[in-house]
Amino acid sequence: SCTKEKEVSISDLALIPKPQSVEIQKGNFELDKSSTFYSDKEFEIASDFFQNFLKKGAGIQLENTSKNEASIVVEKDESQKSEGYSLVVSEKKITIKASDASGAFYGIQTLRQLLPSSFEGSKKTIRFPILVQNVNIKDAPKFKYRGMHLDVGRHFFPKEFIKKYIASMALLKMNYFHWHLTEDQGWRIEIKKYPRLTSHAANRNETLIGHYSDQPTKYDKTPYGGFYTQEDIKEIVAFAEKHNVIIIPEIEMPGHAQAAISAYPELGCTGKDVPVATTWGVFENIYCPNQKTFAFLEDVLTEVIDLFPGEYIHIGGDEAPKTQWKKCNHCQKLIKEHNLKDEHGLQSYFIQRMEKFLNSKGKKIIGWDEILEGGLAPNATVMSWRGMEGGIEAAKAKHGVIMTPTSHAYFDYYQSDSAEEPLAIGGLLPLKKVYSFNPIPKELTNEESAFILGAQGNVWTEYMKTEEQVEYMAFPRMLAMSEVVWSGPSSNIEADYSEFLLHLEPFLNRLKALDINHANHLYELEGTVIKKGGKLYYQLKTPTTGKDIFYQINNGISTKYTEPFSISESSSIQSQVSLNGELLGKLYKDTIVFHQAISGSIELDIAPNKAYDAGGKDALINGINGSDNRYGDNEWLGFWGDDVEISLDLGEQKDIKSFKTRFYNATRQWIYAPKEIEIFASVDNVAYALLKRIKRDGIESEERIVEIATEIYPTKIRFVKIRVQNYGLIPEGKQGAGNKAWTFIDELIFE
Ligand code: TNX
Repeated sequence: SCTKEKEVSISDLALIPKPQSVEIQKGNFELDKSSTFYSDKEFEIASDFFQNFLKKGAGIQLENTSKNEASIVVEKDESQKSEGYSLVVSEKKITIKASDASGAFYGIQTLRQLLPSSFEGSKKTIRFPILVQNVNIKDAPKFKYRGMHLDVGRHFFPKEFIKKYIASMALLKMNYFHWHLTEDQGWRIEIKKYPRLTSHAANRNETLIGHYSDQPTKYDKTPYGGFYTQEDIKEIVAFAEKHNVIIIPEIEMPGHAQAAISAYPELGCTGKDVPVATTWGVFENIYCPNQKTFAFLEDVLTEVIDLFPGEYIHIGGDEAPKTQWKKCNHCQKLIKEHNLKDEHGLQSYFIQRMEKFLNSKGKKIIGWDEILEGGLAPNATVMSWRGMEGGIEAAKAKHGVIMTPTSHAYFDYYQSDSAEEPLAIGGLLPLKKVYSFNPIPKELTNEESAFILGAQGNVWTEYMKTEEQVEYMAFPRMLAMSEVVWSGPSSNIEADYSEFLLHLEPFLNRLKALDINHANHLYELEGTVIKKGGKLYYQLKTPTTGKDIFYQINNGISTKYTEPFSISESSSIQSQVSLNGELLGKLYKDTIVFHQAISGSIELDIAPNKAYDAGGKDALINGINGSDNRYGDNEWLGFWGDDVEISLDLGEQKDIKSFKTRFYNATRQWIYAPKEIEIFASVDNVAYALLKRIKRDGIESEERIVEIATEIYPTKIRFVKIRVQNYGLIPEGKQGAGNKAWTFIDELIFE
């Protein structure tokens, strides 16, 4: 041909997670049915995987031969890093070198990703030879703990799905599967000594419909259940071993235990019958620290230890309300007897006792960060979920830490602002935010950082009824997490994320071939109002490069987007991404409410909580309303426990006739509209007059959105202060009683 041969770049290889170093060389290796294979004996797992992969996906039965003769070689090389490998593809030979079985397995996974995605799944008609790009790859993981979690308590997923999930982890070089097996809503593991755990605790009478904070509450009136037999578990453990994945079973204590207590009421403090839970949230029925409970848990763990060969057992420890312990004579006696400070001390006593038992059986415990409260068990590893703080404290105390903060690792949160997303628990965790995660907090010294073993994505399944939905939530965020933990956190997010997306686009074909469902927000649009020189502009962005964006204002003509365009009145804007005339993604609709504060400037006396500040302070005067049912979007700002004073400068004196704003109200999620707000105004930013004090009645209301609207007597003003009082502590009898309430505020509309 007369065109120059296109240079192959690393993006064309679409390797995820990205290897530490890739050199692309000219030429190819030709893989065909006559290719031959050699592997050192100790790399049997890697070699079995590869041979099965080629047989199933391409009908290639590799002939085994000697190291010298073989065209594909997997061999031992002591100089390779732990879990690392080198992979050299050249004209005549492919060589993988590793010092351990893990490294050999990961070398094979990279080679697999260099092969066409049509090799995934079952056999197709393949045209040989297959050209494998010549490369020289050197690779090793940044973190030794690279995890994914799955909650099978809220919803049960069959054995075959668990295997599929584990297999997808292996593709991404992730090595720990945290299997959350027990919950208030269902006990999922067969324990021979306690048959009621599976005959009773594995089943609930019905399940909540809709969101946990929807009122009134509705149920589906359909019994739900499921569990894994010990035979199932053995099969899954064997499968995981073949995929270089270690399973960490979680048996929750002392909280999230209502299903077990339902089967054996003597495990609770009240002895009363309780149902297997049918709704989500946190329950007060927790294990009572009595002899029966300890005997029960030791028996359960003994069977668990026999099933799972890994060194870790997760004992939970999170979200255990102490209400019943406070009222329980036995618990109070224990606190005195053992000189414990309070009920947190008692939880610590509980966990330490279980740790001792597990350590004596050669196992280590992992617990959620609540196990820090009241004193950490001596050898425990901490899983930091309520932020990074628990992890920081544990690392400083020289304990192993796994980072899974809600902010970056909760794959049950929404992944997009779009109103079309399927119902999820809340929050907002887009792909880019996962990608930007750094498991090593800056608060730690180098020495302390060594205690951060790695990170994990968590998949809680309250709102995931089906396998498709689990995959939709897990993919592609799991891919971003795999780069964080394997390749290492990015120090140049914009550039690295763009490159990641270049790999992700073609990688989606591999997921498709594997029949893995996934979300795709690559062609989504983000509209932002920006202010320049007192004028307003609307900017559109889409994550991938090389696409066209077309937009329409108020149903006008469709225009190709080139740069932010000005807006001067309330407008509805529609936009869509396309490539070569073909539409991609979904139509994006945005509404700008043009009001008098929009061109002004805003200050807050206190920053919103980091988890809910996505839009920044300007989100309150950008003309865009927050969602009616999702406070985690880019428009609502959330404050935890704080009163807030908002200062506005309208830019010039303006005639203001009314003020309107909205507060989110979802008491089951600790969010309360304020009891009082005050509005002050001034012309000179010195003398302020109180314009309105708005007290809210019916503060126990359950309406989702509380709108506050008031007339302002015709008055010329320029500066405004709005004081928003936090609700205060959450009252007894409500979810989260005794904790600080959240305030969520939306657009401040002055007309
Ligand atoms: C908190 S994370 C929980 C889970 C819920 C999850 C929902 C943790 C240790 N406890 O029980 O499913 O939030 O995001």
